[in-house]
Amino acid sequence: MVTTVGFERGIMARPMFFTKFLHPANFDWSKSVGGEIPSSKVGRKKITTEISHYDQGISRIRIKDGGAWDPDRNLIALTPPKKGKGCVRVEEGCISIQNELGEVVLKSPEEGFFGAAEEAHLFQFAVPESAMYYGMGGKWFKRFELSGIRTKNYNTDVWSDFHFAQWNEHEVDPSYFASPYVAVRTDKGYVGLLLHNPGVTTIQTPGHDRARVFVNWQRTWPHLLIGAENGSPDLWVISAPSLAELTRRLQKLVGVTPRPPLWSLGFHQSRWGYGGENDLLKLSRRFEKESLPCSALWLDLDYMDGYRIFTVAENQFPNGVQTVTDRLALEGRRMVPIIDPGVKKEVGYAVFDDGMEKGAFCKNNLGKPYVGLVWPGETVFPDLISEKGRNWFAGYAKGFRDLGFTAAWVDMNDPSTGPVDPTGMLFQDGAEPHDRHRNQYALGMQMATIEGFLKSEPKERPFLLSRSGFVGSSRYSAIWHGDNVSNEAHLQLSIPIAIGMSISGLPFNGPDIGGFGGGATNELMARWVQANFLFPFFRNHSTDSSPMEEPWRYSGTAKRSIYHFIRLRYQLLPYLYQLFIRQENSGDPVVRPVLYEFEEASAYFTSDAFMVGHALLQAPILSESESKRDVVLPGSESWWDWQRGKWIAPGLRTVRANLTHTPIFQRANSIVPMLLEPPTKPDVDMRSVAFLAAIPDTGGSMQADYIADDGLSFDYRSGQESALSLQIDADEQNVSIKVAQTKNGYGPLAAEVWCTRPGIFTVNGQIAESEAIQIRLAGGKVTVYRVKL
Ligand code: MIG
Repeated sequence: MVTTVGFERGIMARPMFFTKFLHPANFDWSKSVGGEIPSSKVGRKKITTEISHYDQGISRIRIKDGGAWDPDRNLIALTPPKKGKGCVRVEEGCISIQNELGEVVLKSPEEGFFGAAEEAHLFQFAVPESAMYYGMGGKWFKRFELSGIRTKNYNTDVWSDFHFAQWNEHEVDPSYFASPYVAVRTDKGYVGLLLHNPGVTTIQTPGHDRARVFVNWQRTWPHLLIGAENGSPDLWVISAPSLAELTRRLQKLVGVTPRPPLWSLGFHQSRWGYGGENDLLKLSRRFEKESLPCSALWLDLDYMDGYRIFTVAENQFPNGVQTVTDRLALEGRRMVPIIDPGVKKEVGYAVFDDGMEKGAFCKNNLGKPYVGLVWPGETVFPDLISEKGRNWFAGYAKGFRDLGFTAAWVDMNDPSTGPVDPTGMLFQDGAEPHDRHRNQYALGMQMATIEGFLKSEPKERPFLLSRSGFVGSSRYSAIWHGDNVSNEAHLQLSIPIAIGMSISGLPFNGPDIGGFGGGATNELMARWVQANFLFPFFRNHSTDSSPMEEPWRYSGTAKRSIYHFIRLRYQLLPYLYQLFIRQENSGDPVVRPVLYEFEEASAYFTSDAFMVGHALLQAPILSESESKRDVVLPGSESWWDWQRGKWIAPGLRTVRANLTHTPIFQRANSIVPMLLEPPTKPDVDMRSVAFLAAIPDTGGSMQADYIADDGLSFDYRSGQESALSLQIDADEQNVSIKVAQTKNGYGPLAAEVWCTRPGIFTVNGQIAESEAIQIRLAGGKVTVYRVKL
């Protein structure tokens, strides 16, 4: 007997192959493009190309007709600048992308610029042999430059969907965070291509595909491809003269990260196993005793009542949540609980019952709630794609904030469904297939959580950490790199992921310091802290089965080093905070590829060094057993060595750093604001600040603007911030300092300048005293010359 069940809705699960890609030969290609509204043919079908132009070299290409295109399914709209000249032109039947001078940077090849195959589409551009490729979000490709890549965007719980033998130290793709964006470098300038489609997207860059072992397929397609297995063909094109300018434009287009609460830039201590009041208060006392600043203590799954989200196990919080929040606040600390999207399928559990009643859950093909297998066993999923589902979730997030949880960590939102095929999870009351929305499921969760938090506490800047994400997550959340491992391969991977995300529209990111799985040795943990201590997000986290990894679990030199660099991060919070403010205003990320600041060949492939802001270059030791490495100090000017307090000429250098040291270099004529002392407690006041000025012996000029506010509320938006502007001009002998407090909304600022060399100092024209003092930056003590302002 044959029975047919379900399927009448016609939404079939498509098999998902991570390592199989769209191939141009299976597509019909548009040939000549022309006309007012450019039209062409794909196969026998006519297509219409709608091109809109904006300022700042931005154009948008949308394809209408000619295929089975979906409507725009994005949860959020991008925010382009006003209408303008754009960068895309239709010329002689081709689509070309031009730079500011009107030169062609990229052009569609003769074979056509747009290909269609049923629901799938591909955009294609001819690229010069010398082109280079960057971005693509938080890819696990272990390198900054990305030629010869075939990649797919399909947010994935790496540990669940790949074997340990692979993620332990090899490349894995896809991973957690999707940004269907590629930045192309050519001799005529940069082009950024962003396919704004939350479905299954692909990018294929010309070159040698190292993932293929068979000779014939080792070369990828000779043209650059960006497309999707389904969804709407909606390609944003940005043309810019530099990687920096390109990234700023992209960041503004997808949305900047709003000024975060200052505490979220501190050190975070997490561990799968911290359960509640007891654990956290004990940790808090320990940090106090160790004189080690720590701004947040994290709660993993165990604080819940049997993995039921939005519940709290009574034995973990015998005195309620608010009591613990208040106790921790006395020490300047926050508590951050995990929230998974999955809701335990259990009649009698209020969140489940309520969601059922409100129709808040994703459906399967039968019109019943889709069920996956996650921590609580059988689990249903809120439909965070639908407004109804998001509102429902936001209500619980608000309740959670009301209860006393002042921040949240949203995990498993790839979404992870355990061994159950996720493609059966449908959205919008079962009307929309899984793959169309998968990449923005986490974005929906971020939007709903932030909405709930702001409803509960409209005066405070909310903080959220999320595992997965998509274009626009930058507006809502920090993203960590997901589950990594305590080994050198993952320590090294932290840099290309961080700078890759930074130039793909997600500046607020960082890995689990020390590695999530496995145990970090003394040496590994010390090197890891050094390598990432200035990353935008700085959290030590480990899995339940690994050895304990709090800073005091380490010993000897390693422990001293770990403590020093955590404190040094706090001392540098004024700098990091300025970088975040700058990011919100201009779109510049916090950590940047060296290429971002130095357009030179030595930086094209640099995956093991990076810039923190404009002023600092870090080239950390990325091995447990080494104490030296090579680094190219870029540019034409010397760099001031934070280990030794000496100038080093640019070029290829071998630098040394024993376990207590790490190679950091300050750019000539740059100013880094910092606290006067390395803090031992997390609460810092940024109204007292020292400006470390790298003044070359031959003289130079430098400028800095500095902003301080309460670090927590939105009051800065109504003028409650203080600002100071600093100008230093030096010759071989004289150092003239001009300083003015330009805003006073958060009270007076007390400042000093720490100069890297002596001189005859004047402050606003008056002769000023200077005093040699010793400070510790990235190594031993160094001497700087203090001038009080
Ligand atoms: O299946 O909540 O990436 O940080 O500790 C594991 C337990 C679920 C995955 C997260 C990790 C977290 C862990 N979670």
